[in-house]
Formats: sequence, C-alpha cells, structure tokens
Amino acid sequence: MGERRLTFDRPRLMGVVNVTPDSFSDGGLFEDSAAAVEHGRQLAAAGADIVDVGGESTRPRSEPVDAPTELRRILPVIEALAGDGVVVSVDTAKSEVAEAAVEAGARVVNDISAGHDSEMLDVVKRSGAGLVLMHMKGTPRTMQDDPRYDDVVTEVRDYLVHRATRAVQAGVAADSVVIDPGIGFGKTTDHNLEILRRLGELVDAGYPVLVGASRKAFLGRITGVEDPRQRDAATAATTALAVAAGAAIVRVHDVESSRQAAAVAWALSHPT
Ligand code: HH2
Repeated sequence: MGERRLTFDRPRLMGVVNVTPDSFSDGGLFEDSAAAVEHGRQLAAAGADIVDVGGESTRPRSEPVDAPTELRRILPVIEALAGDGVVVSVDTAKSEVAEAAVEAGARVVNDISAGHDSEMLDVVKRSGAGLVLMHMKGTPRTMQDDPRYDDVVTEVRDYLVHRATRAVQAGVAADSVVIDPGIGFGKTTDHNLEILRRLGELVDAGYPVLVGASRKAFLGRITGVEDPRQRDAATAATTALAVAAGAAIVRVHDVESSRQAAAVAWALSHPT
C-alpha cells in the first residue's frame, strides 16, 4: 500500500464505517462526518488494522448514488482518519471516487465490482494502493433475485482468479491484490454456507482472502435474530471459522468480538 505494508502473519481485521443513511445494519448512525470519524477511531482503537469507509449502501435492492454524493460523504472522514495514521480503505466501485479517496489518504481500494469501471485498475496502479476484488452476481438492485450456480465455489474462485490476473496484467502489484467471495452478494443462505464451508479452495487460489459475513441476512435466518446489530456473536462464529480456514482479513462492524474470535482461531490453528 504505497510505502506501508500489511503482512498476513496474523489475521487482520477490517472495521466498517458506513457514511450512509441506508446501510443495512447501521444506516444513518454515522451519516454525520464527525460521528463517522469518531466511530472509525474507536474501531482502530479496538484493533482494526484497516478501517473501510463507504458512502454508498450496497444492500440488496439499494439504489446507486452518484460520485459527488459519495465523495461529499466520505472525503472528510478519510482525511481525518488517515491524518491520525489509520490505514483506510475506500469501499467504492467508482474510479473517480477511488482516485479522490487515495489522494485524501486512503491506502486500499475495496471494489465490490472487482474492476468493473474500466479506469479503476489504472487508478490503483498509479497510486500503489492495495486492491480488494469482490465477487458479486448482478448488481445490488437485482442480485438477490433467485441467484443460481452450478458450483458456487468453483464459479466464484474462477471469476476472482480471472479478475486478479487481469489486475496484475494491468500493472497492479500481485502482492497488493486480495480476493473476496462477496458473502450475500447474489447468494442464497446455502450459497453463503457452501462458500464458508469450502473457503480453503479460495485460499488455495494463492491470493489473500477477505471474508465479509458481518451481520448479514443469512446469519439472521440461521439464528432467528432479526436486528442486524444483534448479530455480532453470529458474526464472531464466522470470523473464527474463516480464520481457521485461512482467511487473511475479516470485514466486521464490531471489531472487539471478532478480534477475540480471530485470536482464538489463529492460536488453535497455528500451534507453536
Ligand atoms: N459487504 C458490504 C459492503 N462492502 N466489501 C467487501 N470487500 N466485502 C463485503 O462482504 C462487503 C463489502 C455490505 O455490508 P455493509 O457495508 O455493512 O452494508 P451496506 O452495503 O448496506 O452499506
């Protein structure tokens, strides 16, 4: 990530700051920049290695927002957190937003469209930022309309390897690319569970793997917990299993519970 490096000699935690009115678990809570900055500082203090700042909800059936709106929401938050020395990622699929965000101090581009915007790879290459490439079937507006796969894990893995290869061919450093199966993005509960059950097959693809299961609807379906904000114990279970299976980064709303879960899973799976 430019002159800073994030190594994966232990699991890394990405804390989420949604500067949006409509995110599925915390919409409206951190819409105000001062509240968002304060929340990002708390996540970093709780042990987040990266703080992911986003200005557009991608929950199922959400409507897209334009670049000026996204920028107005996120830039002051990125500037403040990066100014504190926090490693910030920008959660955007727009190259224009990514470019302004890295100029404001973001060191990672978290692109849920895996480079759909033709300028995105060039922005990442020029800035030297880290890059997260995520799998999604369709768009947030349509992705939960009866998604189907022959074999979800193979399809997701092949797609991500293809997108990662394309990024490296475009000049993005291979060791700055992270892949993410996109839990909940065009997937049923069974698809999400199959991905988590066979996460090792994604890890074996050779890129660090990020898992973002935090508070998502499938956890509500399994546990019967309707309020997403009450799903941090269920999230911690996914963190432990993902880390034990070799995930490099987990993206979570509550850092403390997942920090503990990741530490235990790591200790169990890495005997000294
Ligand atoms: N999930 C969400 C947003 N961005 N990025 C990556 N790499 N992986 C994910 O699984 C992922 C992501 C959705 O969660 P959230 O940001 O909390 O909600 P919303 O999209 O409603 O703002």
